[in-house]
Amino acid sequence: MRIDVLTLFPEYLAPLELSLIGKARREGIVDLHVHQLRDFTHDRHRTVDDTPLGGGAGMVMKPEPWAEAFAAVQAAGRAELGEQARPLVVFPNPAGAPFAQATAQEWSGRDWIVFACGRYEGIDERVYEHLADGGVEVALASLGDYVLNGGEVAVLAITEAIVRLVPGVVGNAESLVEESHSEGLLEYPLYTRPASWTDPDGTLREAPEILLSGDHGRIAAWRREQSLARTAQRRPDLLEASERRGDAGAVTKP
Ligand code: 6GU
Repeated sequence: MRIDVLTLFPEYLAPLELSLIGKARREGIVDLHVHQLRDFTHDRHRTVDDTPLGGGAGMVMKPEPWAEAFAAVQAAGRAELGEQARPLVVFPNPAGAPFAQATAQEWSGRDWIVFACGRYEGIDERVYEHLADGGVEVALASLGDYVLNGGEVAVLAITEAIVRLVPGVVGNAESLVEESHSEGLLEYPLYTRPASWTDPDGTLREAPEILLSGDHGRIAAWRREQSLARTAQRRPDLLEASERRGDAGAVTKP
């Protein structure tokens, strides 16, 4: 999978060298390229923004550096992946569609994603029109209902969520099956040894006995109940959504 990131702050993406994603890069599973948007300007000040037409607060990102950057990145990607290759261009944006595990699942099967990190108030609308008219697939993705200073932190989160689902990145693929959100539910509680533990306040805390029973069928049923109860408590919206779809959480209804 090839990933390109266009940003004014390439250093923000440094954590992608670390841990699981760093390893996937070294192993050649993920080919990540971070580009400085200012490299696609031509004036002395490397200007990427200007005041909003029509007035208003803040600054708007100019269209020309973006168009030039997309052209260069698409040329580089096609030189590597083949002339038929077409990227998905993702703009992290609080006004985008909520990025969720299903999105991560879908995007983990892509062979090329370009992330375009906006800053300031936003990007000139004609950049989106230009891409769409050129037949480029464009997505706006939001991490949640709050505002960050720019798309970089969202790219870190989205990239991690996607890359860990690419086959071969997470060593034990089974660990991806029962985690939170993989089935539209939150994960059940986890315990390890010692089964009987006295905490620093002197309270004896025992792991649920059923987990020591060796009865895998009853353990699976208990975990499912716990998942459902937890989801009902913390995220009733997830159960309502799965009931509407008629899957995971729907088993709560007789
Ligand atoms: Cl993807 N970008 C920005 N700038 N703010 C956000 C966001 C994205 N998701 C939530 N807030």
